[in-house]
Amino acid sequence: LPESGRNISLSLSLSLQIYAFQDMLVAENPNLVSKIVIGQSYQGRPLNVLKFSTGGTNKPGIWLDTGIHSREWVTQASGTWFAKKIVTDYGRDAALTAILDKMDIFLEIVTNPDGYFYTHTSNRMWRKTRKPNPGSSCIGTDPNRNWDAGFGGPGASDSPCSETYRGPKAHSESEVKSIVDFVKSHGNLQAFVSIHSYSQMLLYPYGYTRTPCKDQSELHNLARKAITYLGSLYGTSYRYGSIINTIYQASGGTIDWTYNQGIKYSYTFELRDTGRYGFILPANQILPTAKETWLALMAIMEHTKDN
Ligand code: ING
Ligand code: ZN
Repeated sequence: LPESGRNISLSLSLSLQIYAFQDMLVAENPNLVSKIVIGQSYQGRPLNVLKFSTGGTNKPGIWLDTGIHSREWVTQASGTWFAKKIVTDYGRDAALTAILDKMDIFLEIVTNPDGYFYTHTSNRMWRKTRKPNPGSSCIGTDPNRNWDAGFGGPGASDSPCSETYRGPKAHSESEVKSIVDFVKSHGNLQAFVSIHSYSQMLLYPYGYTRTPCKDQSELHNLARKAITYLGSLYGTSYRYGSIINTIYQASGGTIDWTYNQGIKYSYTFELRDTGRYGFILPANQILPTAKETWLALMAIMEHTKDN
């Protein structure tokens, strides 16, 4: 193969390894990890969720997702690391053990698989889903503008060619609707953390309105605590606050919907960096990014357990 073809085969097989990795984690830890397929993508790929559970029924749940925007590669990589970290720390780290004794953790690593494959084969900078739009030659919907929370308002586009196209209607994308159905059928998620990159921010609702959410002060204080832990490892500095006040107005976003569903601890991370490399973060920053982010996630999960 010519060099570019070799690079594509190599990176495609590396992305397929996330699927193999998930099955291996289940096989090696059958008493802790199981795989739930919550639906399939537009192109028919499975939407896998890893469930980390020490047993019991109707335990409260914590949701984590990475890669809903396909080009944000450090997020899928970090999600993979979180999965391994959970099985390594359970029974060894007291704080994580206490969390898992009381709650289940659900982790969707490749939340936009069609986009993720497209970033390996055709366009490294692809963000959206890959569903065609009738009447337009432009493909895809922004899965972080497609939720039924201020859907169609400012901070999203009605043009299929836009990077922030909201889609024809709320929950039109199966990658989104599958999570909506899961959240509703679970009925007892208490934290929902949706992980993006880049900008180094920890954000809470709302994005579609300036009206502060009713838990603003608690969410603000917990965000400060979480980013303090995050920064303690390598000094990485994060900004934090509501979406609309900290990054920009955005309607139809994931965590505005989950918060309105009653999931109080709804957060979005924007991981490294602040723009020097952006989406093309060098590989030697993957592990530091995952490790520092884990400290913030632990703060959020512990607080959720205790409240
Ligand atoms: N940033 C997010 C985006 O979708 C965001 C910011 C977060 C908006 C949460 C709305 C809700 O624009 C990236 N990098 O995708
Ligand atoms: Zn994103």
